[in-house]
Amino acid sequence: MFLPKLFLVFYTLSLFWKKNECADNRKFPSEFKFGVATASYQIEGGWNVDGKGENIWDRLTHETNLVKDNSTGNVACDSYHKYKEDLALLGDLGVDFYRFSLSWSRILPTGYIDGQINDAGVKYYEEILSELEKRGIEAMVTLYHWDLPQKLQDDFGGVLNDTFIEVFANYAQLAFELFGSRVKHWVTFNEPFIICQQGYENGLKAPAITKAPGIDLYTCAHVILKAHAKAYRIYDKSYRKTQNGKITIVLNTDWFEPASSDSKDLEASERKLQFQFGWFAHPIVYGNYPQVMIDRIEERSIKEGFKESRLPKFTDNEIEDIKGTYDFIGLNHYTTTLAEWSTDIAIGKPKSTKDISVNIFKNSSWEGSASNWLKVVPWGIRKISKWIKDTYKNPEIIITENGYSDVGGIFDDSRRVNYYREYLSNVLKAIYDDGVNITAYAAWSFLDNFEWLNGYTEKFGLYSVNFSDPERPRTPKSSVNYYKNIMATKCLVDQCL
Ligand code: PNW
Repeated sequence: MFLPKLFLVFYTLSLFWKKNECADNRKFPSEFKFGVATASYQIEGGWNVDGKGENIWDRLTHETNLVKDNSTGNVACDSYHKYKEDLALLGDLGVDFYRFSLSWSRILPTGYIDGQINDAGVKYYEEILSELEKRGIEAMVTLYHWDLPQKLQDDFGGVLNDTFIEVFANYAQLAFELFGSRVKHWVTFNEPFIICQQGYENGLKAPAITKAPGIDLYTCAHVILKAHAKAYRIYDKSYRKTQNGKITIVLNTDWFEPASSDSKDLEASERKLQFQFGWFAHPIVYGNYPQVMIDRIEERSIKEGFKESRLPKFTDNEIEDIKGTYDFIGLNHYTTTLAEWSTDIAIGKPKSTKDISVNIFKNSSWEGSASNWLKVVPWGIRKISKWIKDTYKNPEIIITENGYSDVGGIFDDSRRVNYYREYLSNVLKAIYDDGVNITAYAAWSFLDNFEWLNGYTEKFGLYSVNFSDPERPRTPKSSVNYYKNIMATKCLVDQCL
């Protein structure tokens, strides 16, 4: 009788232990904020209604076969029509803040301030802000999450042309003017690395222009950094005092773990981080590109026969202007990749990956997700946070995106629950054990949505959306309850210390 009982006790204990695997049982600081994130093109739909102009994602989805399931964001989650229901869900979820983006061409159909302002678009975002206010949910607003008005692409080549800087600044100023009194956090650009590297080199994002690899992406980044700085300065000078918000740019990166403890692999990991995160973080913190980028791209450019570096140079004034244009660092982080030293790739046709010359790959034992690039590596978020702290003068960090994808139709999403529990455990370790100043966290995403070139084949939502039903009904997955509980208790396990 005694033995089976003892076994039962141990068995129950082990189940409990397993359930909380390595979950950290400390509480998040009381002022720590939780939210969820979305982006306009991925959820709104209403692509041509009420005066909205065409953008580069409308064009790409309508006129190319690049999207895996041949789908579009024409309707997406239909959040343009269902925003009241969505805001009610956000209220029920209990988030502290909601990160969403403005569809530029919904507000300015041509993209230009001197085209007409579309009242219906303005009203849509005003109503979202009122609904948020009613529920005491703070707004974090991204000005540019990849849906450039098509006319700006057609007229002057979008983000490859310096004309973009002023056109963007005018749009940003209009947004501050219209909405700023109710916005706590502004984001100028979401993931310039992806905009430039995928939009202008590997073709995985609109406008998918791949004709000048190794060149266009650096021009794109140069223009975006200047446009970001200009919008930041406008906010700083004319709106900060009355509106009291913060403004930054959101940068994405994996953690690049050295493939071995060999010092060459450490160098490879650092170089890879500098070429991705440092490409944008170094200018906004220190004023210019990382030295390793300046040196390597110049050296290769000359060997390739260019008269000067393919990496554009900032003037002294531009450096002064860009330096310090962040009130916090916005970090989008999903996964980890291994980085291994390699001999420099031979000189030939330029390409940014050749400029870097680092081998990257995944560990086959890491758990996967519905996205081939997204492996579950919870400790990576702690390492990247600590690296940012050490590399950029201990800034305030907000994790503006972090999440896990499933293939859809899964309501008992225990692997997503596990992902959030383990990643957030490592956020706690970064805060308490490494002294990283992380103040808020947004789960990507609130709803299943249009996952860019992967269409509706990869689902990141806490809420599932039925895309074959014209009503687009939303259904909570199990992770909703788990996330609710975290927000209510600031604790990842059943009982915190
Ligand atoms: C983010 N990668 O982009 C975007 O901000 C979201 O719009 C998107 O839906 C989400 O992640 C999930 O993909 C990323 O290649 C794009 O590692 C690419 C990568 C990571 C994030």
